[in-house]
Amino acid sequence: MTNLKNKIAIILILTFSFTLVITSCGVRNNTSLEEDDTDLIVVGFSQPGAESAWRVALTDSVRESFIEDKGYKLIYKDAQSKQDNQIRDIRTFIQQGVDYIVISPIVETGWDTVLSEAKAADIPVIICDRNVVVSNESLYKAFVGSDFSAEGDAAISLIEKKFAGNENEEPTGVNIVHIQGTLGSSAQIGRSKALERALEKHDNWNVVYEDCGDFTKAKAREIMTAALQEIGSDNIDLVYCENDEEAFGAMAAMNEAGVSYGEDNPIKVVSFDATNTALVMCLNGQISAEIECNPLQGPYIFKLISHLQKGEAVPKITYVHEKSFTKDNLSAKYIEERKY
Ligand code: GYE
Repeated sequence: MTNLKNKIAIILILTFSFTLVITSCGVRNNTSLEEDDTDLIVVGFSQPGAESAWRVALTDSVRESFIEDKGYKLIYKDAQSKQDNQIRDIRTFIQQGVDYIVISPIVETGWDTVLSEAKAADIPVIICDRNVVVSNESLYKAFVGSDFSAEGDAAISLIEKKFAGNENEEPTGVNIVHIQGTLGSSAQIGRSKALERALEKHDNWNVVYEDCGDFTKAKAREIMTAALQEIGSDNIDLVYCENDEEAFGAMAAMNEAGVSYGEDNPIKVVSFDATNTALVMCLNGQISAEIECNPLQGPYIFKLISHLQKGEAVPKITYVHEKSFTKDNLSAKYIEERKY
């Protein structure tokens, strides 16, 4: 009898534990949102990767803007520099039923399907940093980010001034090493196109070496090493780097090869982002011009989402505020006070 009672007790305990396991697995599979989060507005943020200090500053800015004290929960995903991963992350947000999706798209194209899925699920999408090219603009609510073409033009006008020579001299030719950002990203497209326009305008500007540095220091270093070997430092006047990590890589390669560069030397370096580390180098004269790309986009996105929450209309495009720097408009104090 005692034996039978024991058996029944064991069966009951096992059945109860099994039910508990099944139930909790079910909950975990349906959504990763905790029950306590139900009062919070949930924002899924999809970043392409963490390839640069600039991108880390963007992540921090978005994280600092969407905090629980303000009624938000942010779910952050890093796609490890692959569009497929980014699409998968966005699908996860859709399955989780987040309230908003914020995407910094690695490249401009290839988003129609997943954005249609978000639209069908009635989840508003904000594109930030880089833009998308889609068949139907209604697939996203708004874009916040940089005008990369304007950034490129700002770089070109500083380069034109630098190489203009004095009034009595014929302007000299400019041999350019062009280190491109991730191909197909709007940051690369806008910055590269500005250089292409300048090449059309100036017969004596030539790209003598060009390759994609993927916005990373490591790849840019390899590219610059190869450029120095193939072209020779005497045949290079300008290194046009499409972000600061690439400028750091190019300078590392020149340091390694014992090649001098900077304001007092024949090879000039121009870069985009204007992170604090790069601005210090600009103030020192190692980098000749820095075009700012503003990563502090969290407050802009926050403002848009606050309007959408109230059912208000939002502008389709918001460009963030940006400047250009040479050592003439920089000071140590200014750099110290900056946030990135
Ligand atoms: O210039 C670079 C980053 O998309 C504007 O991506 C951004 C670029 C930025 O990794 O540093």
